[in-house]
Amino acid sequence: MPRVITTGPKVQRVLARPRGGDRRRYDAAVDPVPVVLDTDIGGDIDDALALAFCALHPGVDLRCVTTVNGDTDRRARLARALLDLLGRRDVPVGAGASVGLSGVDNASMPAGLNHGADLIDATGLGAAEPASALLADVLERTARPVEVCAIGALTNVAATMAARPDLLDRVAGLHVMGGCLGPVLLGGPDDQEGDPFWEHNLGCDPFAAAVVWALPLPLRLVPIDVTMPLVLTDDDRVDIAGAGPHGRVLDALTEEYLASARAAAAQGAKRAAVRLHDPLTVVGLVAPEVEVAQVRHLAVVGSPGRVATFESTHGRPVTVCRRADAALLRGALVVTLRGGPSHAA
Ligand SMILES: [Ca+2]
Repeated sequence: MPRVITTGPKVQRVLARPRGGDRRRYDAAVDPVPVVLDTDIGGDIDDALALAFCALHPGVDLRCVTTVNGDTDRRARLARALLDLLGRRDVPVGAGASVGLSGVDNASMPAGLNHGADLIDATGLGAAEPASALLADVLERTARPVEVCAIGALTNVAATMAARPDLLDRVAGLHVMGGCLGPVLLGGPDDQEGDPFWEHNLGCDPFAAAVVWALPLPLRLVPIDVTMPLVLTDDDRVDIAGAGPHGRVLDALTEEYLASARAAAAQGAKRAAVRLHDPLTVVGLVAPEVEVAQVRHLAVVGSPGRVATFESTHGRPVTVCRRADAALLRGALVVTLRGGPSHAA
């Protein structure tokens, strides 16, 4: 297979013309898009890659990072450590909801951390600020509406916006990784299809998904049937690892994640791989060329651990990603991560 040229002219065009969720409103090349990132970092490694992209891309003005689901304090410490490593001590981190809006721990949706223990333990962060307070503070202070990017369960976003409807006009749009609108190929040896009603982020807290669905805000959805085949290659890893201290740490975390994913894959049909669910969500926010999206009327229903997203005349309009340009996505990600820290610490 030919090696992807990560610095090719198409990738350079994407990087030179970063744009916001509302493509007409921003000229992000001179005025970066304000973004808040809500993440379950520490589970799948793709959250760390998405965070690094947001921290380093010149078209993203990362206002804060908040964590969700399970041990959110440890997730916050991992986010803090990575942001520091990426030269972004200016970005505040908040720890959010450990359980969904039902208040019951969802035992069917694993919320464990499988990489970054050394970094977490080395981080001197005390109790992180509560995510809802941090999100509300960022939205109160912003002069320009913010893009809210949720790459984990939707609990923090739903709780904050339900409690503070006065802040709705401070949000430009919601960008959510979640849901499923087609067959999910697991990529294992027999390329088995996954359960169409299993999708981790919405399944962790379908009540929060219902709240988010009802918000009067533009919603962009990046579903798992599109993201599942998007895999970081070994060459991409070499390129990232060669990007300096932050690249070496990201690659070590990737290896740590893959070791645990390989052990899990031995018992299941899913092949261990670095799947770019969350990177597509954040890269597509500033570089819509990486995806083909359509507006569809979608509804969401479910109970914890089992959720469906489907077209319905009763659904709400959602800009939903239906295809992605894998080479362009990987190129934009790798080139941005290789760019390294450029912000003032
Ligand atoms: Ca995630």
